Amino acid sequence: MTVHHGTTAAPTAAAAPVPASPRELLRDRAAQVLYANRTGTSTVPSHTLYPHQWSWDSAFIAIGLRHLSPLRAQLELETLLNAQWGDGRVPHIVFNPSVPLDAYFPSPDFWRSSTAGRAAGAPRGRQTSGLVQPPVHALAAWLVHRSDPGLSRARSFLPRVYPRLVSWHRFLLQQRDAGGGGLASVVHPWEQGMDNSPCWDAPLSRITPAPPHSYRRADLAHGAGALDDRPTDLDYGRYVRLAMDYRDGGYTGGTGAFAVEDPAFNALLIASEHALARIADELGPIRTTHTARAERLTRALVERLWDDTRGQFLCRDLHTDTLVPERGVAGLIPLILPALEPSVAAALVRTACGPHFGLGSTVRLVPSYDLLGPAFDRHRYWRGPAWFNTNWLIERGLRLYGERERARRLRGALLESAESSGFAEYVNPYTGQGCGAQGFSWTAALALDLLEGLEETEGGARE
Ligand code: 9WN
Repeated sequence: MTVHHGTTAAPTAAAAPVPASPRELLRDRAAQVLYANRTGTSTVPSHTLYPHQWSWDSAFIAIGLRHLSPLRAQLELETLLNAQWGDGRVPHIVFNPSVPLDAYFPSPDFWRSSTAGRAAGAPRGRQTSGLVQPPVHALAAWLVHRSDPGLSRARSFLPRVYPRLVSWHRFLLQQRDAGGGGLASVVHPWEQGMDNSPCWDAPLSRITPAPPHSYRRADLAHGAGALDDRPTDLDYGRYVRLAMDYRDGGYTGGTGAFAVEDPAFNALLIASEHALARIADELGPIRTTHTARAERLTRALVERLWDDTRGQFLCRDLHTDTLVPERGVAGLIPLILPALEPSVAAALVRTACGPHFGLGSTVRLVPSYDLLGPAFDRHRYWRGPAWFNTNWLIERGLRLYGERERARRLRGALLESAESSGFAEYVNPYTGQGCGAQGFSWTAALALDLLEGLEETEGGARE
């Protein structure tokens, strides 16, 4: 383990130990979370609630882990990509066979990936889910490479992951362009990663829930607040029905009952296309179309999902081909994209700092949903609490568009909340009080990344 700034070094006889700074202590505590959550060559989001490998979690984890061990960060991504399906999809969960089946629902016997997913090329030797999650992986791979280019080249990290990342994006762009406008759609709320967002309420209302006696939730067994925090049984029944129908269709096409174009999912795809362009340059340089594709996708994103009146991006429900009039934090995430019109970027910053999201005024961290929205709930899953990954993305976007002071303050609030909440899964956006799992991996990983960035900024070398 390569913790650069430890607190445990034995004092020498000659010199009294230098007390660790608060930053060093925070770094050590974040590192401990990541080491505790390690299982083999990958990291679980949380041993209690999520005891397997999750797709976008691993990408964020690798981004933090690269500061502790670039090798482990590479392995994190490689382990996930080893479970990639023949059709290019990167599954949203890779199951650990030694974890009991009832530790998480839906378990491998629900997904039956190696049989139900055979035609789509599911791996034979690994059990996975058949859904996907946001494609943060190419961005993560590029950042991991940059943290130790020598090691990366010695292990041929990029030449090995690049073709897999290209086929992952191809899957999304070819098999998931259900709207025909060039963007990727999701066929389940779990795919977008913000599972219980009010943005899904209208599209989900068309789905007949699976009967409650046909499955057993595992997520309510963790902690006193679970009933108030987690999705309701009605929503859960709908998640199960959608996943079951997708499975029974061989994990192809989607049922069409739920198909949504989401701004965060597509923004991450575009950011990852930009990263693929850099990776390809590093490997070649070879002629590729990644930059042109990223630009084309950015135009499609604005054309299909931008709402000028609200000053943010919205989701498009492909069933009705209309925008969903709910303000989710997903609609601010495109701020990470380099080629936005200045007026769009400025409007996003205004919206983030206005009454609906309260950045820099009423809240500590940007909430997952509109503070003034009818469905706002400061505790319930993705219906108001603040998550660290979305705030980390917004911090990047603020920096990209020159909002240095706002970015600095958001970094401070993120680090403070990560520490005071014990690296909670998510927090009350007003108070910073922790909710969900404790010792959550991406919270620790992204805190580490921000700490390193802080040092680079102070040394004048922030990317
Ligand atoms: C379903 C693992 C995952 C995150 C998601 C988050 C939650 C799972 C669940 O946990 O989703 O995938 O059981 O609620 O919503 O973003 O990747 O941390």
